[in-house]
Amino acid sequence: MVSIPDKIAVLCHTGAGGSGVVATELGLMVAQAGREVHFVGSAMPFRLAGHQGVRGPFYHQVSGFAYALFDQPYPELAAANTLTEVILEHGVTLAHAHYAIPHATAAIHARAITGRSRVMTTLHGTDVTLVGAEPAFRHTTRHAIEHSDHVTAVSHFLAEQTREVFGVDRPIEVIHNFVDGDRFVRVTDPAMRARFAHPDEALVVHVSNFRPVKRVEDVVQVFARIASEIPARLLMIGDGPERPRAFELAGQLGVIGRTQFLGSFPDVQNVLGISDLFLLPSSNESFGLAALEAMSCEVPVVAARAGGIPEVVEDGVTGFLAPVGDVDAMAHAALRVLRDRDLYLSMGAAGRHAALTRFHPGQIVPRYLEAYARTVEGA
Ligand code: GMT
Repeated sequence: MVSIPDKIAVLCHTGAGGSGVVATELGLMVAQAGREVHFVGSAMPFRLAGHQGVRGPFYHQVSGFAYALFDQPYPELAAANTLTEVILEHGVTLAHAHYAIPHATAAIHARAITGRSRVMTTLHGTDVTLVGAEPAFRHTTRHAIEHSDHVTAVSHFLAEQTREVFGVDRPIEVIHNFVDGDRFVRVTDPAMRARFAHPDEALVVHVSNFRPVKRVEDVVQVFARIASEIPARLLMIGDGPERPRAFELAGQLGVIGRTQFLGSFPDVQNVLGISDLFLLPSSNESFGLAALEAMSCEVPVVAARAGGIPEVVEDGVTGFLAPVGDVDAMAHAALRVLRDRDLYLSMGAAGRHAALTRFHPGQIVPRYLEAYARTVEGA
């Protein structure tokens, strides 16, 4: 009988990205399961605020160190140092690193310093497909993957990519992401919806960090085609480098008056819950957590057939998939859903069903807890 460790440290990115969201939601559920959870990061994780108590989960800030000779703050060293303190002071026996670099490298470093605490690494996508594949980080990323005590990936696609890109042949366990179906639920309050759209208008939504991989200009292109056919509005949630280009394009295509850029905020379920269609045209996506959150709110998804998205969105069942960049096909699919009430309702219901079965925390969180137990057991 293997037992789940009592004290766990979680290293994650703290901004609005999916890996930090998954790390936070998982950490909160592990804490609810009676474990002492210590988050280690450069800032309070995006969705952790308001969830802390005297019994945890705890948050330990990684402090930077500015020194005239250093041209960079060296976040990996600072994270390894903070994690070392947490391991020694609190008796943590497992560090769960979300993202290979710098978090798994920092956790491996802290393990070497302390001679304690096993390292479990969860790969989320860009750490492998974009950042880790960069020659500047290839060796350190491969080392982090090979020297973690256990490695998980959020999709079969990502596990396969990792093996291909890095040539590693170690086991990588696939554990899909999950969504809290109690929070991500349809919002039936008409007043909430009336803030963004008239009853006869279709409400289309996109949520991301507006990085080039998200192809936010395709969102605007698809929406312009939708709006030329039926009354519709677009909500763009999130922030990032491509936001000005998307804004400019909305102006050029004459849909700026129908588009609202709402910026970034943690409670996206309030807006997803009133929407009619979710667009995710990314060029790559290891999983597509935002699409799953939309599905949980009964929102059909039109997405690119890229990366791990087909493991989440079932083509023709919970939404439609089209080739990356094919904005005509995406607009055609979107209009099909928005014009056919029965199709819209059945896709929404199928999405909700998938969220409550295949991607339910009750299904996924125990798999992480078992993985924690096996990781520590192997010590
Ligand atoms: O997509 C992003 O830009 C954020 C990124 C991250 O690392 O925080 O998300 C990645 O992890 C999410 C959670 O596992 C996945 O749902 C996203 O698909 C993945 N992003 C990419 O692969 C581009």
